[in-house]
Amino acid sequence: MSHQGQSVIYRACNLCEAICGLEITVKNNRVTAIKGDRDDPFSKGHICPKATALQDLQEDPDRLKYPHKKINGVWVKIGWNEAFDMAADKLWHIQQKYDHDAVGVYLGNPNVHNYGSLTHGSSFLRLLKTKNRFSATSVDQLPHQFVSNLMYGHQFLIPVPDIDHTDHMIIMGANPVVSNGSIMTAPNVKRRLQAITDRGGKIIVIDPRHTETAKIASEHHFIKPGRDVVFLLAFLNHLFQENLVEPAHLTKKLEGFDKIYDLIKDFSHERIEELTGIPLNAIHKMAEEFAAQKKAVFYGRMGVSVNPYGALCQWLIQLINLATGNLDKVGGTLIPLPAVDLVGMGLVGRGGYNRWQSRVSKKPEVCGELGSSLMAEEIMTGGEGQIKAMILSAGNPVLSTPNGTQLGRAFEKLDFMLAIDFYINESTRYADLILPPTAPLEHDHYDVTFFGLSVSNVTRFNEKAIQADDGTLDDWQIYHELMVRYLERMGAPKIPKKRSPERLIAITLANGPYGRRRGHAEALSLKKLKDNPHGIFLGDLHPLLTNRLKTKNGKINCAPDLLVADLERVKSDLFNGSPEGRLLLIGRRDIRTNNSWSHNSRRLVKGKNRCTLLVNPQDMKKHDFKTGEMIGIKSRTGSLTIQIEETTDIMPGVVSIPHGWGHDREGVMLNIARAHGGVSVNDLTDETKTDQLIGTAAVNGIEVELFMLT
Ligand SMILES: Nc1nc2c(c(=O)[nH]1)N[C@H]1C(S)=C(S)[C@@H](COP(=O)(O)OP(=O)(O)OC[C@H]3O[C@@H](n4cnc5c(=O)[nH]c(N)nc54)[C@H](O)[C@@H]3O)O[C@H]1N2
Ligand SMILES: Nc1nc2c(c(=O)[nH]1)N[C@H]1C(S)=C(S)[C@@H](COP(=O)(O)OP(=O)(O)OC[C@H]3O[C@@H](n4cnc5c(=O)[nH]c(N)nc54)[C@H](O)[C@@H]3O)O[C@H]1N2
Ligand code: SF4
Ligand SMILES: [Mo]
Repeated sequence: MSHQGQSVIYRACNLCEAICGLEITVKNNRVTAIKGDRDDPFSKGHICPKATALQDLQEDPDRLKYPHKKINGVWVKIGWNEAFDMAADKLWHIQQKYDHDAVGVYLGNPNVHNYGSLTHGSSFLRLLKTKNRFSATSVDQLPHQFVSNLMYGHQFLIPVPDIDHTDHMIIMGANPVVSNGSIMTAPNVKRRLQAITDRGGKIIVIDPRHTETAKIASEHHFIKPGRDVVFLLAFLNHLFQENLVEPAHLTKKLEGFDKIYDLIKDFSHERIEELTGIPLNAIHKMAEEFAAQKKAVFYGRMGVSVNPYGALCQWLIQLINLATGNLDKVGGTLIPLPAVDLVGMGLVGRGGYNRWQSRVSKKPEVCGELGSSLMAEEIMTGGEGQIKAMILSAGNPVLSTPNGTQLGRAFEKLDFMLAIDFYINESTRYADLILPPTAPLEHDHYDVTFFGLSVSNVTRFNEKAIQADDGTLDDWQIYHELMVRYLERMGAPKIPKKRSPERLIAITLANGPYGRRRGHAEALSLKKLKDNPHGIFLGDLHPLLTNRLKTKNGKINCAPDLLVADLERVKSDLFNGSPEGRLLLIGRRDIRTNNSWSHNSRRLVKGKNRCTLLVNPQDMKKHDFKTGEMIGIKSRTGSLTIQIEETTDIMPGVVSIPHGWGHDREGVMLNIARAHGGVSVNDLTDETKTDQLIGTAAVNGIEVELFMLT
């Protein structure tokens, strides 16, 4: 569609899981406009304010394009050849001197939005043979993966809510109206939610904050942070007690389901209201209503994942959907069938547990990694196996993992840090070498992850929108070259051929469920995808879990030993624990923020301060605070000064600070973000507060105290 140097390119937004289709106008290789692509069959023109900020990212003068090396504290631009040699030499020598585990790796969230990082990053990282692998997963969706692995035999067989066909949705600890959905790829999720109530259905939100999602819901209940497990046990108990259990077509596929009631019925009921803040009869009513619906779905996300009982919560949610016949059912939860079928083709590991342990605290490996909360102690504690070097890839753990201050201090002690990132942010400022990849619009794109979590089966391949500057490299090219240089040092006899991620997609498409190797008349091919840049709709989701199960006996494992045993913790910590009255801190997201890396765009930070502390009027009164004033807040790990905002939207006894802020620090090269710095909530969160079973950080429900500044 190119004329007079102007062209229109259609491609996906890579910022969040909604993967909206964009229409990008480019003139003389510069973005002139970004709009929603109305011909995208999935997102139908929807976008949010962050999409237009892709232009700011593209043009950001702070974005690095070439390798930089820190010499005596000063960043100096160097050539790629020197940079690759330096990276390979340092990593190789550190591993030779100590051992493989001396190099640690942290993978950040944008990796899953960048298919080249996924295809090529893993090959390089595998070479390093380190057990010290960390990622944003353990501050995020790890409980979903762990539970899916145990119950369905694969960490990525995650049932997603069939939001477009359900009549009843309970949303616990998620705020899709702002987050645009997570582990549920559903562009314009707000419209999809409104359609539920428009067709006479009901949405119930269970959240310590009366969120933007609660505001469009039919019903909202405040719940005390970290107590969802108690609610879920009471809910499931009631289903059994009232004989409301009917797993429908799955009945013959269940292993251990008959044990469930015995396992959970002992959880005494008299303390449930005290523990959760929700009256028992309200929970019973919700359970009865849920069971009475033909199409109902229970959905729980971040609030119940980054929680001390995250794995138990996600298990109980699966069991509630299963027990009411809503698992693997239209209008309940369903498993997508993506065109690039990583699970079906066995291209990604099924996940695992405790195949190795962390060195210092002996915590189990979960799904191939260790909890990010352990990173600092693994760097700071001397002895064999200590981390001496780190690779940070598309991540900012100083702002995004608990006790970021301590992690920053640990990073300072490293012998070497390599960052693969285009920003010098709060974490990469500790690097010795930074290898910046091209910006999102400068490389082709395929959503290998999110089509596997989508509420419809869709597919889309996009070409680059902008030609990158000469001598810049995509993430996959950086990883490939790192691999080559490292193999050279190993003295490897053979160096693998360079194959672009595009080639890999072409092969997996052909072999996938809609590919020509499966004899499809209308087979998908890369060419077909390229000819249809708006994307191709492949149909609604339909029940197929039983065909895709990866468990050894082909059944759903309803009562995995690890989860059953973990119920004891609920008994001892909560049911037999003593009540406490400390103020609890939770997080929140904002429509104009994308984790920690959207604040260098002026249009996303302008306007009123959004990094504020939300406090209920009852707690304001206790302290005699006034809205708008600066106050102090402290926890075991740190103390911050922050502007206070009074609101009845937050539950009494709970306060909230969004994450991803705290930019105004020495060495951070993000001009606009530094001028709108805010504070980092993860300077208050606590690396010792985790889900004891799988190590997910419990960044919500942190005990804090507020104080007047003198
Ligand atoms: N308290 C609290 N903490 C949280 C959360 C919370 O709710 N509360 N949420 C957690 C969640 S869900 C997540 S996902 C994490 C996110 O935490 P992280 O993944 O650690 O951090 P991000 O803020 O996503 O940082 C992304 C970095 O990747 C870089 N980047 C962007 N695109 C690319 C690319 O294509 N290639 C490369 N190489 N680099 C790129 C950016 O410049 C930026 O520096 O935070 C977690 N932390
Ligand atoms: N605008 C925007 N969108 C984003 C992101 C972003 O940073 N900004 N990040 C993206 C990423 S990486 C992710 S993972 C998704 C996350 O997507 P969501 O999970 O939908 O987003 P959150 O806002 O973290 O929602 C968590 C909710 O849990 C509540 N909560 C906190 N503690 C508890 C608790 O103990 N129990 C219960 N029941 N609720 C609790 C919080 O009040 C909050 O409303 O969002 C994605 N989309
Ligand atoms: S909701 Fe916004 S950030 Fe997310 S994919 Fe769509 S346009 Fe991008
Ligand atoms: Mo996330």
